[in-house]
Amino acid sequence: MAGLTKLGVGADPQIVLPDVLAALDRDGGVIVENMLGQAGAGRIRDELAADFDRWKPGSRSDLDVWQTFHGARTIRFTGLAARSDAFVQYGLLNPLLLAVSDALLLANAADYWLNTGQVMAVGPGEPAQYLHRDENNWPEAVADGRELTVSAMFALGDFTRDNGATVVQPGSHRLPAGVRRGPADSDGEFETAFAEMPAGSGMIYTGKVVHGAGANTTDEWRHGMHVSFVVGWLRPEEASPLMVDRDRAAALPPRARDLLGWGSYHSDGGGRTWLVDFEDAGRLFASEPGG
Ligand SMILES: O=C(O)CCC(=O)C(=O)O
Repeated sequence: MAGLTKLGVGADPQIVLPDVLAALDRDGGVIVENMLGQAGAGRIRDELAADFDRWKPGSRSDLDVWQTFHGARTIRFTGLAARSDAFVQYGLLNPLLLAVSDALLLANAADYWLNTGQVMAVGPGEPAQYLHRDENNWPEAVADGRELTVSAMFALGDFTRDNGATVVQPGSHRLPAGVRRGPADSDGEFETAFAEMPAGSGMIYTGKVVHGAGANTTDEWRHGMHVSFVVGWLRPEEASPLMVDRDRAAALPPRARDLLGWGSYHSDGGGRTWLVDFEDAGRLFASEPGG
C-alpha cells in the first residue's frame, strides 16, 4: 500500500517548506505532524464544542448527490471564523498552510482567499465518502499545471484507518484535468493511502489529488477540520463575509480579514475586483474619520 510522507513542523515553517513542497509535487498530499499542535487542536475543539453538540449529522441538501457526499452520519458546519478565535489563530493563519499556498497559488494569482473552513466529524458507521478532486468545484477554470486551491485536513482528534482517516490516492494529482469521482476502490489505477495522524497534525493536499473521507468502522467520532484557500479571481465555496459580520471582522488581524473576503483583489494586470465604492474593501476598517 502506498503511503504519504510524514514530516514534522517546528517554530519556523520555512525550514520544512521545501520538503513539504517536494512531497506535494511527488504525491499530491503530505502529512505534517504538529501543524496545529495539541494545544491548537484542543482549543478549537473546546471553542466549537457547543456547535458539535448542536449540529445534527447528515446533509442539509435535498439532492441525493450531496446527501451521499456529505454522509448521513457526518456532522459538518462552516463559519468557523465567526465561532472560534482559535480557528483564526491556528487554522486560518496557519503559517505552514499560508507558506504552501504562497508557493503554489501565487504562481496563478496575485492573492488567494479562504475557500472554506469546515469541520467534518465522521460518525460511527459512516461508509467511505466517494473520492473526488477539490478543484472540480471550478470546472471552467481547471487546467493542467495550474493549482487553483490548496487544502489542509487537520486532525482535531487522532485519525486512524478505522475511524475514517482521509483516503488519498498519491500520484493522482498528475492525471489530466477532469472530473474523477467514485468509490475508493473503483479503478485500481492508484494505490490508496490513509492519512493516519495524531491530533494536532495536518494533511496538506492540492486541489488535484483524488481523496475522500474514509469509512468509520469504530464507535468513536473522527473529528477533522478542513481549511482551504482558492485563487483570488475565483469565487470560494463558502460565503465567508456573509458568515463573519463586520464587527467580528474588525476585531481580527488584517490578513485574516483579507482572507475572509473583507478585502479586495488587485490582479497583477491592474484589474481590481470585490471593491467597495471603487476602492479596497479594507478601507471599511480604516480608523481615520470618513476612511
Ligand atoms: O473528511 C475527510 O477526511 C475528507 C472530506 C472531503 O474531502 C470533503 O468533504 O470534501
